[in-house]
Amino acid sequence: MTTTPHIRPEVAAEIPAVPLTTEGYSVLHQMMRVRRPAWRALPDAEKVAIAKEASDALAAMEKSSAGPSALFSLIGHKGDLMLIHFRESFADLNQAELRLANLRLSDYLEPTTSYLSIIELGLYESTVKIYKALTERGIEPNSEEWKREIADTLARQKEAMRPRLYPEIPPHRYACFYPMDRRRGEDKNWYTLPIEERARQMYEHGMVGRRYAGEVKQIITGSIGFDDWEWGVDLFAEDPLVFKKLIYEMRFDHVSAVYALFGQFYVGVRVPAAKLEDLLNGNLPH
Ligand code: 76R
Repeated sequence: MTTTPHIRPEVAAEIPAVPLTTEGYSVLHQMMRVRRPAWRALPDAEKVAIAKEASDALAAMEKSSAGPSALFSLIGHKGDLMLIHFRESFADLNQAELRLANLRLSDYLEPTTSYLSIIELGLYESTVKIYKALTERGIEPNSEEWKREIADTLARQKEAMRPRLYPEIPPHRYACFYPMDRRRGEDKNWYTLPIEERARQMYEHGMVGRRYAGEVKQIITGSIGFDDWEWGVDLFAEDPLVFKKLIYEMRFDHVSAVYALFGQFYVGVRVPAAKLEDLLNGNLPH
């Protein structure tokens, strides 16, 4: 008879594989190129008026109560500007995008790429705990009671994590953004690992990250179903060298060494919206 309180194998196999996540701001990254020949051809007074209209609109967005936006000057050929928008909903992100598209400045900008995602806190540790506790109480996965317990856990986590789910855009001078996937290869497949093993690897990942706590601010956004990669990673720091050190060290984490696949990296310098005109005219504000 299997009346032990331990998880019976046939029940354990039924524990859902997906970790619980809790979500916050909707996030849009917009990368743009300035159409320099067209911009340069404008009379000075037009440039001033167009830049002022855009910088006023962006300044309002920087401190919008619907969620903040921030402007960065991108380094390299992948674009000139990067805008990061945090909003309450996808509709609000779309509104921000439309607002910008309606500025006269947008005649002088071309999108090079964009990325749509949502701030996500993965809850591997509490997921394994709650799944096990519920299973031990004999609650069927996905039954009404199971769903109610999970909803309660998520509501509590969401409340406790509110500041991390709805953060400011960190004010640091440099930002580094890149999308990434977890490998789904024939041989190495993150999604077929048991949840306990994924939880263990994510815990190790978090421990490495924590050592950089004072130097870098990281924001993880989830984009499964929204964009071409699975996650977007934003890092913010005063010294860009920290990006290299942190990401290099993480490459040796089991979870990165075996399962991480990366998209393009974008590195930018923060520019206050009020200084947009300087930037358009070739002067990076200090
Ligand atoms: O959010 C937390 O602080 C809890 C622990 C944590 C989670 C759940 C955490 C900590 N991360 C989590 C999730 Mn992370 N992270 C990356 C990258 O370059 C690479 O190899 C990977 C890119 C960096 C640099 C980074 C930094 N993290 C995730 C996820 C979701 C995966 C999932 O759920 O399956 C991804 C894709 C990802 C990737 N991470 C930290 C950091 C840092 C610096 C920390 C510590 C933060 C702190 O404690 O202050």
